[in-house]
Amino acid sequence: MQLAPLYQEHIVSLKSRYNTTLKELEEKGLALDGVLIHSGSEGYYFADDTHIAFRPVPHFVHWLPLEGPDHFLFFQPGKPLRLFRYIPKDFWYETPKDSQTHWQSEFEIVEVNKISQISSHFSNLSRIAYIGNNPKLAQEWGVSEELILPKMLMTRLDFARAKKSAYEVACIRLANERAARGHRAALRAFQAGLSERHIHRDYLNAIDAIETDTPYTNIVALNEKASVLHYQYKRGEEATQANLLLIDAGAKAFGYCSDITRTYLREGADSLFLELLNKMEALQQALVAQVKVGLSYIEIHQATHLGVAKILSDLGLVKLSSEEIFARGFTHPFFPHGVGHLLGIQVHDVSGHMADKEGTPAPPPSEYPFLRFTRKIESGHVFTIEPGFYFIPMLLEPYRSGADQTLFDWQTIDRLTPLGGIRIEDNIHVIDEGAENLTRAVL
Ligand SMILES: [Mn+2]
Repeated sequence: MQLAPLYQEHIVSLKSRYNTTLKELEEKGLALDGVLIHSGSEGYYFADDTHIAFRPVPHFVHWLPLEGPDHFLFFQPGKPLRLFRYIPKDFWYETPKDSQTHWQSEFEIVEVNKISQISSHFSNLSRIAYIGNNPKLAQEWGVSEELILPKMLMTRLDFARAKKSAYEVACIRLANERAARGHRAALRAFQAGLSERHIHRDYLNAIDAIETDTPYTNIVALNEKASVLHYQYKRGEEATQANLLLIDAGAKAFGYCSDITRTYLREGADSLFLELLNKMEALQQALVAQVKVGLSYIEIHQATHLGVAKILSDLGLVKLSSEEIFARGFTHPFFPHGVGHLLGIQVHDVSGHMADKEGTPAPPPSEYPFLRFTRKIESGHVFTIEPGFYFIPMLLEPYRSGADQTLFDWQTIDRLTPLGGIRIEDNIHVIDEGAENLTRAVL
């Protein structure tokens, strides 16, 4: 696929978005001459001279995928985009090479080797907004305090980021292709009976990444650890030959993320758990099929609870009808998280809880406090669909006593608990006709 033409369109629409936004702000009494977008300053560990792995400011990545700290992009209506590219004269670190990719031709590039040189290119920064992670630096340069991350600008930019351009979707597609290679390697390592650490390393090798290249910490959970929703460790030789692998791992492409989860059960392991896994697989596919423009994402989440209720009833884990299980909230200990979130430059992309461009909060319903996306589904949205079903001892504990305890088949629940749980997650691109599954296209 040719990224360059898509990127050119992306830049045209981004410029027009910034132009419209600045006009709107002017009408509201906030007149800006331009916006200075910082790729970010590097952070250091406390009392230490080693850096925290650098991640560029997402608003910068939205314009271009140039890596590294202290680049500045200057947007001014009607003027060419100016990029102050920071190339320090430094013999301690590698200075970045000029990689020829799809983005360079869109910018007037000014190379600087000291950050302080950048401000000298501006005679007056008092009507320029600053977007970045170093407000102190912006203030030193003379940016007015109310123009540092001004809320009216930020909410508009963030709200609009939910809808992806064709270029952004192409990047997320590439990130899915890359992660799919890792997932296939992870499955092979699991089938070979290897440890969490080994599976993790095989994943990284397959996507040609090191730890800091991945969009989030890989979750590589064997057996009971699959019930720890964000299990962050990787066990070595003490845990091998497992019956179940839950792997939640993504990849990046030009700053855009994929976020994919698969759950595998060893052949010959518990047949009831296999039935549960097959039912969750069917539920996940049914949820993806429900995605359509105009539906609230909350309805997809609700449908997940209905689906989990049906599975609990069908398998006899809770001895009630699925309607009663749903109505009485017995699905919550088995499915305690949200069914998904927006995806883009950030793995949990911005503005999932925004009702409008003004930033009016759209918090999740009180019964679903962890739902990260509450907006109406629109064409161009990219989000995940990731139902789960877990045996989490901490969450089941309260149901083991009291009036409702006899409604649960504890013997079976306790038998399945050592297998942890299930999560199946795909990345979905909303189109006018419904959903395009970016993950299933490659995995
Ligand atoms: Mn996710």
